[in-house]
Amino acid sequence: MSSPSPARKGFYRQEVTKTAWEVRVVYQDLQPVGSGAYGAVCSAVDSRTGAKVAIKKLYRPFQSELFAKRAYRELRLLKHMRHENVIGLLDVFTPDETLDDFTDFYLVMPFMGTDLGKLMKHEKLSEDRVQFLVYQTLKGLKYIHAAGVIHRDLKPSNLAVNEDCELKGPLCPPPPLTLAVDPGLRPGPAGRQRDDRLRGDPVVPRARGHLELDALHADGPRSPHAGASVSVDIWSVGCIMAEMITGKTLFKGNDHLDQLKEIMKVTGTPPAEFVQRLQSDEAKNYMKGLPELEKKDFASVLTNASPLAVSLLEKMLVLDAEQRVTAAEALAHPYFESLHDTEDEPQAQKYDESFDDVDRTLDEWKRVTYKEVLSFKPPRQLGAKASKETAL
Ligand code: N61
Repeated sequence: MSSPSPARKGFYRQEVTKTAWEVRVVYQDLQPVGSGAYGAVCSAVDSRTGAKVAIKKLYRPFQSELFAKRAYRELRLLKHMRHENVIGLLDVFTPDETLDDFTDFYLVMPFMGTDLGKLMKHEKLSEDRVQFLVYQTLKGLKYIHAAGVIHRDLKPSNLAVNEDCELKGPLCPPPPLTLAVDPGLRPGPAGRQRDDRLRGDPVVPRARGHLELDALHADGPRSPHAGASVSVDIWSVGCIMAEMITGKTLFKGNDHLDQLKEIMKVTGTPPAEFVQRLQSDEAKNYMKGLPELEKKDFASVLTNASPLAVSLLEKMLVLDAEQRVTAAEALAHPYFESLHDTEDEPQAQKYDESFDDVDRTLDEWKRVTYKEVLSFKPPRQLGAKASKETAL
C-alpha cells in the first residue's frame, strides 16, 4: 500500500459524498448534485470567470472494457459537440501525471440548473415558451443528427434547462435548453442506457410514458440498414411537445404493448404493408391482432393546442419513420415562423463512430482516452458564451 501522496501541482483533493475528488484549483466550491451507476456530478465555480460549472467524475472508468468503452465514447462525443443546445465540454482533466498512473478523468461542462421534467412539474408552460423550447430542442437535434449521432433517450429529464436568467427579470433572454444524456441531477442509478437497450428490448416504455420506437423500425427501400434511425428522436420530441402543451403524458401504457395500443388509438392502425416490414416479431404479431383503428384528428386529442402546433405534431408523430419530418424540416415549419433562422441552425461535422466500436484491451482504451484528454482544446467562443449565460 502506498502512503498518501500530495495532490498534483495545480490540483487539490476533497472528499465528496465518500469519494475522493482531485480537481484543478481553478474549480472551487464543489457541491454534489447527483450520482449514478457510471459517475457523480458536482457543481463548482470557475474562479477565473465566476461561472458555475458541472464536473462529472466517472466511476472507475477503467474497471472493465465495457466501462472504458463507454467512458471513451462519452469523452469523444462531448468533445465533438459545439452547439449552444447540445451539452459540450468546457474542460477535461486528469490528476494522474503519466499514462501508467492514469485511472481517473473529469469532464467539465456549463452548469444547467434544472431540466424540462422539473420545469413542467412546477409550471404550466405558455405557448410561447413551448414554441421556444421545442425550437431549441430541434436545433440541437438537427446538429447532432448531422453528425450521425442519435440521442435515443430524449425525455424531459434529459433536456437540461438553464434557469439562472429567470431570476434576473425581463431583460434577460429566455433560458437556453441543452440536450444531454444522464444529467446526473438526481440521486440513484443512472439507469438503463444505450448498452442495455442494445441487448434487444423491442419497445421500452420510458419514464413518464415516453417510448422508444425502435421496434417500429420497418425495413424499407430507403432504409437498407436495420436498426434505429434519427427519426426515433423526432418521435420523442413530438411526445414531449404534446406533454408540454397538455401537461400530461401523451401515450401512457402499462407495458410496451399496451403503449403501442395507446399510440394506435391516436395514429390509427398502419397499413398491412408497414406491419409486414416491422423488424420485431413481437410488435408485428401484436399489431396484426389489433382491431382496425381510425386515425384521430390530433386537434381533438390535444385540446388547447394551436392549429400550427397541431400541424407540426401531425408531422412528427407519424408511425412510419420514413415519413416522419426531419429536425431540419421541422425547423422550417410555420409554427416556428417567428424564430426560424437558417443562418443560426448549424450542422455538426460527421462524428466518426468507428473508433468507438472496436474491441480494445484495457491498456489500449487507457492509451486512446489519455490521448483524447491531453489533446483537448477549450472552446474559446463556447467557453466565453457559456460562462456569460451561466453566470450568476
Ligand atoms: O450528456 C452527457 N453525455 C452525452 C451527451 C450526448 C449527446 C447529447 C451528444 C448525444 N451523449 N452523451 C454520452 N453527459 C452528462 C450530462 C450532464 C451531466 C453530466 C454528464 O451533468 C450536468 C451537466 C450540467 N449541469 C448539471 C449537471
